[in-house]
Amino acid sequence: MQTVTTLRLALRGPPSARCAPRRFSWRWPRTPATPRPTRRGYATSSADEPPPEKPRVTFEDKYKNKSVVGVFTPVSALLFVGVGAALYFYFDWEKQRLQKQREEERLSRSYGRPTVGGPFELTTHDGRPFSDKDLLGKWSLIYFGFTNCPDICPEELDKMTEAVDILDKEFGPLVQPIFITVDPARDTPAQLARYVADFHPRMVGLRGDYAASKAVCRAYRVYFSTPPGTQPGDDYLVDHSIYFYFMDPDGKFVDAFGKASAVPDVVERVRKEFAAWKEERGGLT
Ligand SMILES: [Cu+2]
Repeated sequence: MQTVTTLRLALRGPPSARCAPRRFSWRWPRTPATPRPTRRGYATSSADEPPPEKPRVTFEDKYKNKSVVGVFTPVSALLFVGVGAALYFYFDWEKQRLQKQREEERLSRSYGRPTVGGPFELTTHDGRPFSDKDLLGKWSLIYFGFTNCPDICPEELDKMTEAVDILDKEFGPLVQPIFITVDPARDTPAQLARYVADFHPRMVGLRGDYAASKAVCRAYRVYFSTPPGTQPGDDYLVDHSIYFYFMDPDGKFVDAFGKASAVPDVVERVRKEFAAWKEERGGLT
């Protein structure tokens, strides 16, 4: 009997060993995402060990780190360079297209203009010679008329003067107002001087003999007709075209303004030409 008991004890081991609480010593990677397996299944925590602390990831860390990795990948770098190159070539192409368009506009403007103007030699109201060369390097508004004209010439000259005043305020004295008489027999230098001074302090009055007046009017396509057989002291009217011409610093015709053109139309047209000229040449003269 004693032998049987000893054998049982030997097989079972000492009672203290049997009743001791079981201690597991798992060597399991303790990452927060991987739960430890137990004999019953998976558990998220253990009774005898505190749950592993999750590393604190702030919102900033999460997105900042992602963006750092996300932007500087080889693909994004290639994309960046590709888009940059595409934009460069697009803007270069667009610039060349605009330059070509401007050049075409400039050519069509100069080809589309009627051939108005040409060489002339006249004298100013204060006795100085004045030719077409004196128009070069400045903008001018040129009106053809006569000082005894009762209403039309004063109206048109008032309009021209008002436009010049507005432009003077805006751009300085860039536009030269000029009055050319179509009645040289009666419009003496003294008469011209009094007349132009009534309209604008910078207005220049021009006159020549009959042949010179006829020549300048032909060059500017201005019609005028003095009644036949008239004497300088007679009271008569000269029939003439009612236009004033806008000429550029190359002495080339830009536009003509008739009775239908109001002061704002004239000013706006000059402004437009100034802008186009400035864009092409970088200045206004
Ligand atoms: Cu008139």
